[in-house]
Amino acid sequence: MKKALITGITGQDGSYLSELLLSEGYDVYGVIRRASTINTSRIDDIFAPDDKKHIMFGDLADGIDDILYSIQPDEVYNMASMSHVKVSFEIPVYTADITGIGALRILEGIRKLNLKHTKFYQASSSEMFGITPPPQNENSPFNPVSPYGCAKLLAYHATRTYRLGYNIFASNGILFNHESERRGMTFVTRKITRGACRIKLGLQDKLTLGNLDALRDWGHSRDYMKAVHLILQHDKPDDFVVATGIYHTVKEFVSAVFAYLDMDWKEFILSDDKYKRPNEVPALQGDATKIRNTLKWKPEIDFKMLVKLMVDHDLEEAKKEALIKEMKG
Ligand code: NDP
Ligand code: GDR
Repeated sequence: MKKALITGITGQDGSYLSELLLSEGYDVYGVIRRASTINTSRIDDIFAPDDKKHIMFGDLADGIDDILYSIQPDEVYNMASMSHVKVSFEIPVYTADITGIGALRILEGIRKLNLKHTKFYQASSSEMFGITPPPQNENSPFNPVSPYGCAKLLAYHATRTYRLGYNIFASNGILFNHESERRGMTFVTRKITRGACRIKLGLQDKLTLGNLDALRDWGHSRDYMKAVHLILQHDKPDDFVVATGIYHTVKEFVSAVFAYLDMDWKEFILSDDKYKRPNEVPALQGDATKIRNTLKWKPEIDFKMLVKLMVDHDLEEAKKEALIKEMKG
């Protein structure tokens, strides 16, 4: 049985990846960081709360050498990071340490421990393309304009460096934005679906956003985790763009969500500069020809279905919230 170790297992992608790997017969291990409140809600249905064998405390600030040594995994998926672009402007040095050097710490661990059979996956990001005009593919120049993008670029190059220099099977997936019912609530899609559903049920009046003109290529995390797994099953380590190839503005996402709920978005959306970034990435649209041709991957969930899945889920959540509010009087 193959052993997989996932950092960032409590995040959106970590949870879908765990489900995928378990369904493929893997023995799945995960690293979680200690928090004062419980941060395992996305994996509570996947791992038993007392499963100390598979779920271990660790932090990318520290490195995870002990865990690497004790598990000796066949595959390591580094999904952990400080993943919020706007927040990275507020905590840039921390972001560089976790999102950038964190990946390097794992690669160094694999090298020093001489884990010859261990494959490494790095969760690289379209944010590394920054202001490079779309469409972007594996050969497009990187022009990051956020501390997060810069940190991800360090990790991307570290992954390539360890592949070339030490013959480690280390690959990058350059994933464009992917969302889901489990998306963190401060990313724009989830903020919109949750906010619109709460407005629909009278739990809030307005929704305040930042730049509505940004263009993003949005897919679903469940589809993208299949690509992540395929990347490590390839016969050689390599780098792949993962995207749908279709982009929409934030405004179009807002409009689709409110239309699905039979509401006119213009009555409810406000704009505030506090949700804008010092630098904006104006347009991301991935050209995923390489992974489509080489690994035969293609996404199954389109924009319309993504909106439907997220809104249906958040409407149920809002109904529960409304019920609790009513019971409390
Ligand atoms: P999330 O923010 O949902 O998850 C991030 C995970 O990293 C969480 O499990 C978090 O733990 C963990 N983490 C944060 N800091 C540390 C730390 N210091 N040590 C250990 N773990 C830590 O992100 P996603 O699931 O959306 O994304 C997964 C990865 O893919 C990230 O690296 C992200 O940057 C990258 N990415 C995401 C894209 C997307 O559109 N979703 C696109 C391209 C790349 P906790 O739960 O405790 O906060
Ligand atoms: P992004 O995603 O920065 O692309 O990073 P996010 O959803 O945060 O923003 C997408 C676009 O929407 C605009 N926007 C807002 N964003 C947020 N969060 N909140 C708002 O109120 C708002 N209003 C407008 C933003 O300016 C931006 O243009 C995500 C993360 O998952 C990264 O970890 C990942 O690497 C990249 O996607 C690819």
